[in-house]
Amino acid sequence: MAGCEANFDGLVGPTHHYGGHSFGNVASTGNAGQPANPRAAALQGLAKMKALADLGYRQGVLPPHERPAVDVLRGFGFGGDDAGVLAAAAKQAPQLLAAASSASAMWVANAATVSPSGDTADGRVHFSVANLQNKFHRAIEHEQTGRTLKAIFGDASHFAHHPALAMHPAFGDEGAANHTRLARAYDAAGVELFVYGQRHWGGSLAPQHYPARQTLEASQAVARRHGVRDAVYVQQNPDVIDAGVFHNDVISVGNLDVLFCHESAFVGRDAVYAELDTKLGGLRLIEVPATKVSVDDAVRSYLFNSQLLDAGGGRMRLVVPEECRETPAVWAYLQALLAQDGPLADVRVYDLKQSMRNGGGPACLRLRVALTDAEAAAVHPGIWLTPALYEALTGWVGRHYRDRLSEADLADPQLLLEVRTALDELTALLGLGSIYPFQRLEGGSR
Ligand code: SUG
Repeated sequence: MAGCEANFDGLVGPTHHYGGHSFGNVASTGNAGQPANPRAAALQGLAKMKALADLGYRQGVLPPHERPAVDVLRGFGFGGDDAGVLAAAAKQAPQLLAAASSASAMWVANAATVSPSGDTADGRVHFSVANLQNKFHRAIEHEQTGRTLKAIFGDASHFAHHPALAMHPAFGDEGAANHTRLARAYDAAGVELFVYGQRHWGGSLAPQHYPARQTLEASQAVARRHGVRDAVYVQQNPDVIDAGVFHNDVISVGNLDVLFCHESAFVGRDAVYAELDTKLGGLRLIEVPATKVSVDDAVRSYLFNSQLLDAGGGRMRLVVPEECRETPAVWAYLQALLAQDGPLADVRVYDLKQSMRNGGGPACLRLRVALTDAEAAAVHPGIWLTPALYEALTGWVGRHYRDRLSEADLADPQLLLEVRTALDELTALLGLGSIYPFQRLEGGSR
């Protein structure tokens, strides 16, 4: 098989904290106010990246965003020098300061939707940055995300970039978390499954309690811009959104011709499976019944927020968080699945507790980009996780990250200085140039 799937993981930023920012994400609201350990969070993410790179997968790194976002706070009327902006925001609008300090850009499955070149009309890889308009702390990510992606995938003969859709509920877009690309090979023409939570215009089926973050209108716009030849749209079951499944990647994951999902994931599931089966010329489906794993256990364990990776010979490997081993029904199900002669050959377990407490599992932390060999060669090389880069990054985290952070620390001007010093060093380490606002401001008050 030619081509590959590269995983680009978001490096956890130094302001990682538990702000309770994401209504509908039960881990985020349930852990609000707990102290966080940004250093452990970043090292946990790097350990997973290293393990997958060691297994032979192409592994890249996406840098964190500049937080606290002082430029955002200035836009809300806080003035003076940077320390003054932070102090005034902490006093007058602490929730705004916390939101502007979220390290949520680590969950890069929400950074963009990516259509591989085999699927698109012009034969290029297309990226649409997600607007993430449903949550304020995430709606401020798209500009930096666009800059970063363009710095890494800069070759216009291979890569096309689209900005975030209009910031309106009609076009709520959460990126790859609601998008599954299925194909017989990474560089072959594939089928793109777009899962939406709600139809903004003319749809009556919707969750009652928690928000549907992705709309059909957004998914269609992304597919149109990318020139996707074969798109399938399906609505996410609104009941599971109300049970805490705030993105499709909390209830299903697919790779190549394999779809692993809960039986409650989709509205009208049989028709979707049949359509995918026809279009792919054979879908290998692993559908998990509620009698084996309840939706609550799926949300608790993040079983479906796993990475489904090609293990060769038509077999698959599943990368799951520790919480799967700690949830008896899920662990028993996985053992039974391994014992069968089905697509699953291997399960790997990683400790991602710091991210998991904010509702971010292995799949949230990575953006998948299927690439031909020529496209892979055109990616900015500095971001590939080599053993040397892993060593450099763990050392960098050790030097710059705190091991305890709470909301009360966010106004500390020393923290801002630490972040900027760290990011300056990081862009040099990755060879990315000046991608951050503070690096671009001439004479900026650092
Ligand atoms: O958008 N959590 C993220 C988690 C994103 C998970 N991504 C995928 N499933 N692909 C979110 O809800 C919590 C931040 C806080 O509360 O501090 C947060 O943003």
